[in-house]
Amino acid sequence: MTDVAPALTETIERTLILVKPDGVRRSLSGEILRRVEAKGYTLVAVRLLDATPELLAAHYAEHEGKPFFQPLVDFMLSGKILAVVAEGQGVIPGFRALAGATNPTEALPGTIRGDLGRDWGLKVQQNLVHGSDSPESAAREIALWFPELG
Ligand code: IDP
Ligand code: MG
Repeated sequence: MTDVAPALTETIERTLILVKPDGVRRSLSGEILRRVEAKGYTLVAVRLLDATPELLAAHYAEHEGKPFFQPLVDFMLSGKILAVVAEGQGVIPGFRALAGATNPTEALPGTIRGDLGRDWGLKVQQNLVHGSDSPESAAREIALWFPELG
């Protein structure tokens, strides 16, 4: 059986996307989901929710101790978040490319952060979206935001 081609579905991956509170507040959730769908990715799960300090501490554990950590948590607690699981071949790097650079001033036109975001002079960059950065992060983050998918 070793020469049997792998099933097509084996290459499909999932990523966690968050429309951050600035995106929801500015009524850009639809525009952001439109770009994900227009690219060809499939929406697997969508939830509008209020995060908790505990959820955000787990989600952003890698940033604990950095100067923007508490401003980031406070920002993510400042309003509703639209959490999304999207699926497709290459969706993890693919959505990061759609999102653009972390700093919205440097994010290229054509990207979500480049087209729709800007620097507001705050302690944390309000850059509209989060996207998982690796298969390991995606699995960890999907389990945090959508425990029922785990
Ligand atoms: P990413 O969202 O592009 O993956 P990360 O380095 O994981 O960027 O940082 C998480 C979030 O923290 C960013 O999206 C942004 O909101 C904020 N952030 C990251 N670096 C800085 C910084 O140097 N100054 C202000 N805010 C930052
Ligand atoms: Mg990140």
